[in-house]
Amino acid sequence: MLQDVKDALEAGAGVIQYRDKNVSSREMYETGKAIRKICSEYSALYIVNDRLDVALATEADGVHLGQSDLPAGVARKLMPGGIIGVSCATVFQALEAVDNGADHLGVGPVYPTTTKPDAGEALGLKVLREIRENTTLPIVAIGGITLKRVEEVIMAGADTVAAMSATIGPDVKKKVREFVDEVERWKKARNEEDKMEEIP
Ligand code: TZP
Ligand code: MG
Repeated sequence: MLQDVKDALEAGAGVIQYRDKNVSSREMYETGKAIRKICSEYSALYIVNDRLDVALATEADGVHLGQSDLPAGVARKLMPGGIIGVSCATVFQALEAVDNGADHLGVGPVYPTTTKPDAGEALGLKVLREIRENTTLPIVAIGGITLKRVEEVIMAGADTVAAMSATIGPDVKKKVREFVDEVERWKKARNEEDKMEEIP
């Protein structure tokens, strides 16, 4: 697993989120410390999923919170300089996360996913667009993201993507590199489109 982290960073991933719902706090702490060290070596961000205690204990750059985790406002008090991400599936949740001081939003699952069995129904691009239209915070699209889907999620307003099944397995480095390039490509295309719209 640590080799996958190194490979992803080597390929240009800028953020690693440590997510494991099936291990003890002690194991999360040990693994988290190791990921912290590797991310620092690559000047990449290290974020812990769900667990503010593990994020603080392993000196993470931030924490990612779901709708049933601690509220973002509480995390903000305990981790004042931390990067706080919040998972949202509706405009209401997104606006609430903004009010509570979130730094960015995880929006998903955009597509069906088997990685998170309790992720709920796929939102589709419509909800992603609605959330984009109602907030200015950076959006990370998640859930069933494949290389081919990068174009439509970026054009719908996501700033970047999080991909698990499409990157984990053989050839992590190659797959992450393809994602990094594809996200860059479509962000550039979107920026060009926005510039054209500004011309009177
Ligand atoms: N939150 C919403 S969907 C999801 C999480 C953690 C799983 C994403 O995994 P995959 O394999 O990229 O669909
Ligand atoms: Mg969570």
